Amino acid sequence: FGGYSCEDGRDVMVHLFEWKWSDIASNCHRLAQLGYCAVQVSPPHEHAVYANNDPPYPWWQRYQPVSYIVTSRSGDEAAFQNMVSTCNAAGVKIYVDTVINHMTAGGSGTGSAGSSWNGGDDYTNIGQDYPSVPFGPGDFNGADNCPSSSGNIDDYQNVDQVRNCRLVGLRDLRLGDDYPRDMVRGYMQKVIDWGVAGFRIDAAKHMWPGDLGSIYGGLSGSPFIYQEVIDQGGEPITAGEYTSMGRVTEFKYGLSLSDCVRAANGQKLAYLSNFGEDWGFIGGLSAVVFVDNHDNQRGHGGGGGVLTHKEPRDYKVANAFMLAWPYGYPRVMSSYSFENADAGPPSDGSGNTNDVQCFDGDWVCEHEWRQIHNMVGLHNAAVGEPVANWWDNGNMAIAFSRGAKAFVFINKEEFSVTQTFQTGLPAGEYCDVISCDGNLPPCTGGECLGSISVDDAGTATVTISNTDTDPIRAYHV
Ligand code: ARE
Ligand code: CA
Repeated sequence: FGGYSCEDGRDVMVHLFEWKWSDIASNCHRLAQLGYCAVQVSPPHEHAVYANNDPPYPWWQRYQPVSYIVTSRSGDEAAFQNMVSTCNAAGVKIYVDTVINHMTAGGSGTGSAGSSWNGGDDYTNIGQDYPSVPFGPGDFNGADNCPSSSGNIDDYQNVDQVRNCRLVGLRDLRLGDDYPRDMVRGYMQKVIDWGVAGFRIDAAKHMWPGDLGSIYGGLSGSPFIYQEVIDQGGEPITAGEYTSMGRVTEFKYGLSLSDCVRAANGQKLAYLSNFGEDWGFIGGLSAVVFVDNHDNQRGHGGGGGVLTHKEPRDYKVANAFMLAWPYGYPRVMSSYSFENADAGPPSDGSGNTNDVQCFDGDWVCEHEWRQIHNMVGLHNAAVGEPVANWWDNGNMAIAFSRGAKAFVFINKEEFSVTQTFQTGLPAGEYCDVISCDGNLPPCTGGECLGSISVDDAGTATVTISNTDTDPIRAYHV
């Protein structure tokens, strides 16, 4: 479940957070051209709708399932199926964000597909009712196996609480039993049969590894599975408990990388020379890596401290390093702008999500930034090549090659740095893909700074000024 296959040497996924299925479908050809292997889509199941929340229709309503009918804020079942088949035809895979640990919060209402729901009692498991699955009170964990007095997770040091009690009040499914397992497995199998290639397993920390193993083991079609386990140390549940069943999101990665780029918390770029397992991360072949995600870019999910699109210069540096460095399966974030951390995507007053218009001020589309998508191209060109020719100045300037395929130089000093490097590259002329659109002459499409001529010995002299728009140069065959 932890292996993935991509078409045409593409090796990076993008999270198109809160995009509608119709917009993803019409972008898949473009995503393929930019080098993306796969799209992580927002949860497609029926979800709670909070019209009276302040702000109305928060993004997180989609993490509260009402049923496994595939009608959500992003579109209905026909639109979802059309997206999957259109993207598959373009060679771009679809990964579904899969919320199977729980259903809604307390209260009651009508879901995005029109189904009624009732979260039942706050302290017992009386009254839960999700008729469109159907789930009833007996399908939820309760006082017999959740050892907290509130019924919620009050102590992350208590493994039984974390897995059997309610995550922020969300009604927790009894996945030790066959029937709830069969229902969630049926949902997963349904979308596999429609052509979905993989799953992000939401809140995997809150489910027993054995229960997940049983759910995955009953699936046919060899999906790629990556599991959300926030392991930043200090808790009894670790990412390593899940790596035998699929990949795991490595949350230490983005925070540590952001610290290095900012020279924060005693970190510096020079320390990145062994970034990966030596830093206490899970094995690279088990990891999904990212600078920020939809939670921690807005202070949810152990958030705070990671770089986001709100600090574009440093964010581009962090993404450039992630995409140039051979550890983990990288995920690029694509966001909408927000002030309120609960605000849903750009939409009309009834919560109907707007069509995506990249760069219109609402849809940030980091995956379309030249400095990011051209590094996706570099990543793909360098797959399988080891890091070589590491250079640093002991502080905030670094450079390295990827075998004989790619070379990257970053200078976050407060002064200009000029250096003659062994680039590892074959002799020839190269354009900088951070400031240009092509990698080989003629260098066109952007500002085109710092094109280089690599001599027969593989060396070239490169300068990055501290006043450059982007303090990165990147070259590849
Ligand atoms: C919303 C409201 C809550 C309210 C609840 C029920 O915000 O105030 O109590 O509804 O009414 C998302 C949002 C939540 C939201 C939820 C449901 O982030 O705010 O709750 O949707 O609508 C833990 C989990 C981790 C989880 C994070 C958020 O371990 O799995 O919390 N991340 C995933 C998704 C989220 C999503 C959910 C799970 C739920 O990525 O987007 O929640 O489906 C330490 C621990 C971490 C812990 C973290 C935060 O770092 O180590 O394990 O993460 O603290 O508590
Ligand atoms: Ca649970």
